[in-house]
Amino acid sequence: MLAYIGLGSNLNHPKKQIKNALIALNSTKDVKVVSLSSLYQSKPIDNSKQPDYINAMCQVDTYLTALELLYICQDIEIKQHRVREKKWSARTIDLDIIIYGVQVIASKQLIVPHPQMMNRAFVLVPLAELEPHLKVPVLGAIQDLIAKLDISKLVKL
Ligand code: A4P
Ligand code: MG
Repeated sequence: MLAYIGLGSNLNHPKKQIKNALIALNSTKDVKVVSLSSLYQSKPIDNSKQPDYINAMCQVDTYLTALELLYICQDIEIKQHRVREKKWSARTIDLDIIIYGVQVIASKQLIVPHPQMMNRAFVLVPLAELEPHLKVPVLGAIQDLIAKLDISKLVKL
């Protein structure tokens, strides 16, 4: 199954955190990182007093189920010493499953496509870099989603 995982970090050397998470993902059994977007820098979504975020998107080819993949992502977050404070607080690493094939999932633990993806330039722009003609399950063409957003403040590194 082809899946897309969004990576984000705004603490403790964000670029290194993203690199380490990618290495961990790729060394997981039955997960191969196939492609990686550029890195992008942006302000926190709530404009709170936190460092800027660095985000990227990767495509993985996997035999894992979506839920197994989520557990792998959470395990990597824990290993990279992410401390869960309040919602949207600064973090060393955040791994979100954005898309899992054409599957539409709405369970207690996992919602796919990611329920906030259509509101986030730092998700859509790197995703479109990897897959410019992507049709997102339920949500439609990625370029149409991007057209509805202000992407001017997203800085490609
Ligand atoms: N969960 C449900 N669906 C998913 C999914 N598709 N992928 C559940 C991953 N997790 C999913 O997530 C909370 C719960 O969501 C998990 O237990 C999982 O079962 P979390 O990572 O523990 O908590 P969180 O990250 O603090 O909450 P949330 O709502 O995921 O935060 P966001 O939405 O990820 O926002 N600004 C910029 N510029 N860039 C960013 O990357 N990120 C955030 C975090 C805030 N501001 C940002 C950025
Ligand atoms: Mg998250």
